[in-house]
Amino acid sequence: MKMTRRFLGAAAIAFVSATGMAQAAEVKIALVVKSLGNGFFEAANKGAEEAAKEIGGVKIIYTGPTSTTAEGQIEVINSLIAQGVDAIAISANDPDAVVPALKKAAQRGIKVISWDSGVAPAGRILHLNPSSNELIGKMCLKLAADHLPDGKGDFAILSATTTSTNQNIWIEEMKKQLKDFPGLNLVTTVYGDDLADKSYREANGLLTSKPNVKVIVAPTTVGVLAASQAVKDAGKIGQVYVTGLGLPSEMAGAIKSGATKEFAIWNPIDLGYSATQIAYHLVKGDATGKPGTSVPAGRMGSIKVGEGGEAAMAEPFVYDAKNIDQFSKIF
Ligand code: RAM
Repeated sequence: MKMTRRFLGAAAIAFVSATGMAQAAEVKIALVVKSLGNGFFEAANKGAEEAAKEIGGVKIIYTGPTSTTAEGQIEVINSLIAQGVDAIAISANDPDAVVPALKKAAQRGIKVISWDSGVAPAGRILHLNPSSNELIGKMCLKLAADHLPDGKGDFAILSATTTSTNQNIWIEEMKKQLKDFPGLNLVTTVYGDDLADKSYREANGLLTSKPNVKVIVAPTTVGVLAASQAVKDAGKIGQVYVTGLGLPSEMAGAIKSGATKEFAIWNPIDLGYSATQIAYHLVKGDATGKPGTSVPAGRMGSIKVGEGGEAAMAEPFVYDAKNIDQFSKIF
């Protein structure tokens, strides 16, 4: 009798706590980044945390491989499936290689979106671009031209990995729009894999092997920082310029040293915030993410999903000596 009562008591407690847990069940959203240790993604994570706090009952799992590989991301995705997350929002190292793992996640009921660097449509519900790809390509060319006398001269691109979806699209856009910048001559494209040391070495290689290159355009925050350091260390400030997409907090030194006159980026905090909002509403089922619909995104308003399930956030903004101090405090 005593035993039974104790047993019933324990069962009742277990029941109460299980119900309590069910009521307070958190929505687990995994923010999968290209690699850990990249300031751009850390800023995006700040935005994700902001959205989670605002919504309430949302847990952000910020994760990614240590190096920018698809293999590393596949391992991460498989472990998130095992953990039973509710959503995966990924910035992909390869548009196709991660698709089978993401399909498996979707089959288990996990809502999958890509942001920043896209996944092929078969692997995700929608993709959130930071801005229009065409505009980003044009911006990169304009920045290169601005660093050259009369917009004329040779330039090289220092990219991230060879399989990175976003950089490859932007490079394609740059090549397409070169006709609008007749003074610009693209000499070569090299890849620093979004690793600081490899990007630095590749930039250095350009300085010695391509002496006519007057501007290095790096459409990656890791690459643009490393290249500006390489130019400074080689004593080539004023002879070779570096520009592209950078974080104000990381590029303040380059603006001050004169290695860079101006560069651009969108707000990574807003991007992480928007991706989290979208993932949350897909989990809740109050948005489908289908082309032609909109997804609510808190303070970012409502994000329209267009053709191919692609959405875009905002326009890139240009940073220079006049505004760098103000923005370097933010991201
Ligand atoms: C790096 C990453 C990221 C890209 C930015 C501009 O941090 O490659 O994907 O959007 O640069």
